[in-house]
Amino acid sequence: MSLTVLEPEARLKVEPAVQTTLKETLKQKIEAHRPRTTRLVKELGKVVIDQVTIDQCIGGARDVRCLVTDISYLDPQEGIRFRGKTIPETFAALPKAPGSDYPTVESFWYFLLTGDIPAQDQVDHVVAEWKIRQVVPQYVFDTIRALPRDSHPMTMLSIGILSMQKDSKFAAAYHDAGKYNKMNAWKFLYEDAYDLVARIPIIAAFIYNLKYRGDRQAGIDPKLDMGANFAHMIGQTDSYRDVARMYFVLHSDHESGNVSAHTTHLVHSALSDPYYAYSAGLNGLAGPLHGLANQEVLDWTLKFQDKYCRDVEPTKELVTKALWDTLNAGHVVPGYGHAVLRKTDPRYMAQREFCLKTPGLKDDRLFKLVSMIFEVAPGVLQEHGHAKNPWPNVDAQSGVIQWYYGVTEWDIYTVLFGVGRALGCMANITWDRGLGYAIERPKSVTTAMLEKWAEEGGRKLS
Ligand code: NMX
Ligand code: MLT
Repeated sequence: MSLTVLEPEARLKVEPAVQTTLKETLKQKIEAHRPRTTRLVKELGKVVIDQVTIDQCIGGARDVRCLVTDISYLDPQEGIRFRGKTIPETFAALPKAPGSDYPTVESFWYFLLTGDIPAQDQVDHVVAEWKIRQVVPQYVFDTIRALPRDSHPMTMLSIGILSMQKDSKFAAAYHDAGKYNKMNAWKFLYEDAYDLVARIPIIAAFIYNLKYRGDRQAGIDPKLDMGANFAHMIGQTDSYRDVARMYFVLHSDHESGNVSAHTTHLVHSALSDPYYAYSAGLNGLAGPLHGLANQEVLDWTLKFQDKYCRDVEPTKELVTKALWDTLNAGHVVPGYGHAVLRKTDPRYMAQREFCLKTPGLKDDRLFKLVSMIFEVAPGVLQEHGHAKNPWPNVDAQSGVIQWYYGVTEWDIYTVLFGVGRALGCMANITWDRGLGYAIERPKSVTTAMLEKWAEEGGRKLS
């Protein structure tokens, strides 16, 4: 089945006009930024900004400052800022989708890439260009369809993204002698990155329909922005449009060190193209300690209901017991804790506020249970005494919204996360190439070396 929406003449009419705006702005931004990076490396490169302890070396490099991005920053107390703006500031500043309190994903893409709040005509250009780029080659659908139908949707998404590698504009330019150089490399990267963010929601909708809606596929509606079209393609009503817009923006970026963003950056640092890099990033997102936690939250909550509350209303005592049962069985409480955050995730709060202002949802049984867990779990985790952060993260609140709107097949939740995360990962590697970041290659040491340096009272830095 083909999901093509624009005829070739339409492509020709729109393409040259819209190509200039975002790409030209980005070109100016990258060129203006390069001298700052060059100076930092050449003149200030030996300034010490951190030191590494043995527990950081063994314990997942926690808190080691060794990555650079200007696209988002995560403060442990405050939470995420996208391009210097908090979540409420970001939502307030960006132009809104027609008839909505939420911005379009397209305007957020412009903002992530450039750091500028786009004017309405710039948003319109991105929305128009997005429609051209969102056309997914038929072979992607054929590839996914060839997989066992009981494959996890994240496997399908990762393979679907990887299948487009053969048409990578970055890889083609790299292998075309005379076309590619360090200064212009980002332009080819940008082409793939933009194609990828526009196509991934279409691929995600295809997977959802294939697996859970009896392969009833819907075509793209060219009148709709990305979030609204996603709602349309998965058979949702108009009320889901803001859910999609909010979800994709909130899940987009969480600075560079998280597994999906870091993997994408690492793989791309070998000059692997965006399809190779993001397919790898998605494979990291699929882990239960990372993106998969959002489906685990729903699983945990529904099992709790089934086990303890078939005939009775949930109580704080019952929730407390279920949390201890989980911890005593040696499992983590999904949706709680964080490697960096030390307070409630503002992405949790943004989604909670959405629930509280949505009639029906605010009185929903499952939402009330999630709210009760929010009241109880931090105290239980504090008493347990292991987690450094007892507060909820983004995943503790996202699934209940999907469930309420009828997206009850929770295997798809990490795919939704992956659609949003593509925005951050693709913006980041566009800038990685713009600033010519090096291949990533940290140094490893042996256990005996750690023991020797510890006995000597610490390693002497030469
Ligand atoms: N439930 C039970 N134990 C926990 C939890 C939790 N929610 N969070 C951390 N711990 C334990 C952790 O397993 C470790 O145990 P041990 O000392 O026995 O090895 C100890 O507390 C210290 O871990 P932290 O330093 O607090 O956390 P770390 O930075 O290693 O890991 C997470 C961060 C997010 C992986 C961890 O908090 C966790 O597993 N949370 C549950 C899964 C989850 O919600 N993941 C989603 C994260 C957000 N995302 O979307 O990616
Ligand atoms: C994320 O959004 O990537 C998660 O909160 C995990 C992280 O930041 O480490």
